[in-house]
Amino acid sequence: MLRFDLISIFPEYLSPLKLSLLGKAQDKGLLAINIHDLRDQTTDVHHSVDDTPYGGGAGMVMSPVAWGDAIDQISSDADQIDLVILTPAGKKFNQKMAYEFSKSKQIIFACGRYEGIDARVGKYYMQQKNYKVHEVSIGDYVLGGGEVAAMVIIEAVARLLPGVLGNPDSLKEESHSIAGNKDESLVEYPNYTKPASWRGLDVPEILLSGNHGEIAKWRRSEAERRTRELEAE
Ligand code: 6GU
Repeated sequence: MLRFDLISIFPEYLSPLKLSLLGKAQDKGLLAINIHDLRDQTTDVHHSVDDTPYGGGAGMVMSPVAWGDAIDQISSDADQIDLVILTPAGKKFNQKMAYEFSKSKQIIFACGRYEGIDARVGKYYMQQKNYKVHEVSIGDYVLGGGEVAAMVIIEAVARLLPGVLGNPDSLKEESHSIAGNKDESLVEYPNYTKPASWRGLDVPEILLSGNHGEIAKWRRSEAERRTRELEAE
């Protein structure tokens, strides 16, 4: 079973992880999500989590002592622990990474705030044979901290785990899915449901035809058109 551990100074910020699909998956024992307060996991007397940057400059940097204590505390005895350090300077998250993460035993998310986490934390765990370190960003913009980014990644990974989705067929055709989309990066075709006419807008005739071959061709060409339009932006 995949175990997700998140470390944050705002653990309440992560409470949506109890809801909906992820809440049900935890109840069914398909995955585990543990949320930790960085401050509670520190073992030094001051429980301090940040300090001024060496070399000067604005803001505060998160202490390697606090992070090292916290990460050690929650590490399992798995052969490989994936340590995800959330930072806008990381590698951009994508569906391929979601698939890779879905094979993990334990993923620890270090949700940094302020100007970031002391750079030695990543370096130290890279040197430990039972850890694989990933510095990850979720896109080209700056957030106040890694909490929301960690939730994005967990949501993308959890739905790939066996039993989490009610209907596993929905993985097959969706945008960016590896299973249905192979190496091509097509976005999904547009979807319609009843009524056939709504506020003057009609469902494309072909979808009402019952001709599955023609419908498949139409969907493919719509997916290609949408993908081209996105690329042109
Ligand atoms: Cl992972 N963290 C922060 N602070 N900002 C981000 C991000 C992560 N990904 C995109 N922007």
